[in-house]
Amino acid sequence: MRRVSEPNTLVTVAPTGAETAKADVPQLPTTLAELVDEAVACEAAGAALIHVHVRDADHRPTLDPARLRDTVAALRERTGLVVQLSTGGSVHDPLDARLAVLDAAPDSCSITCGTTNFGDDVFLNPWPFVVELFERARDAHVVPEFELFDLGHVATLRRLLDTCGLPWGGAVHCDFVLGVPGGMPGTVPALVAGVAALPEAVTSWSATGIGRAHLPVAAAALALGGHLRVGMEDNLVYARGRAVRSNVELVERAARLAVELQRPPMTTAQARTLLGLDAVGVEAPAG
Ligand code: KMH
Ligand code: ZN
Repeated sequence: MRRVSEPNTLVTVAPTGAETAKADVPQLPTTLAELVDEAVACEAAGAALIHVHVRDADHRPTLDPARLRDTVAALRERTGLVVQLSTGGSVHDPLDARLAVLDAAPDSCSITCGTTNFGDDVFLNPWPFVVELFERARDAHVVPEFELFDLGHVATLRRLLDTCGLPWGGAVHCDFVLGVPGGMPGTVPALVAGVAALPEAVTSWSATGIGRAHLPVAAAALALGGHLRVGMEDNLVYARGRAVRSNVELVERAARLAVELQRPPMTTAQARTLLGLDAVGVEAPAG
């Protein structure tokens, strides 16, 4: 097993997502200025990686290439965060536009390991698409984060690594997303089952719980030696009856939890090492 015991915690912030309307949640960071300001504050609060969905001038989700490039550049200018672009986009984005996200040259990209029901919609990730995205990311020297919404996605991750070899950089980082209606429930037993099924090649994992699963999943992930993803993409309620005011308070709470569990937030430099971003010249074996 290559998985190493990592004393510090990678805190990922997913500030915006593609599902929430600005009109419903005005504090959602949807403009570039809002996103970058929020990113700066989240880094100061302990985040080391940002998972980014971009919005257009009307605050709607977009995969517009120029906006993606501008966003990567602006985040790099103002923060040291590892910049991860979502290739999941919204459930309405076509597969070719999702592949083209890599052209914006982020540090990292998400790769979801299978199709899943997503509320009333379908989040499409057919096997050939997953393989193509993986190979394009490796060719572009972009480090993937494998998104696991279901136990079947864990099996698909194993198949992917067996078929294609290791990603660029040699590390295998994945993220459990629990509690999407249609995916794994946001429960501790579901997370434990997912972690137990991970392929040996996985070097690190994080977890996030949707909505009310946010806190219990975070606590369980820390206890199991995993890392944390928090943010308004996944959760809009800070406490019973109290809306999230900004992503910063979610990161601050995650950092406090991590400190209490003796695994304080890692720096952005440590995150780059964890994710294989400083492993220059690591060539992945052929599949
Ligand atoms: N917005 C969801 C349909 C990802 O970013 O890669 C997909 C998603 C996963 O958020
Ligand atoms: Zn996302």
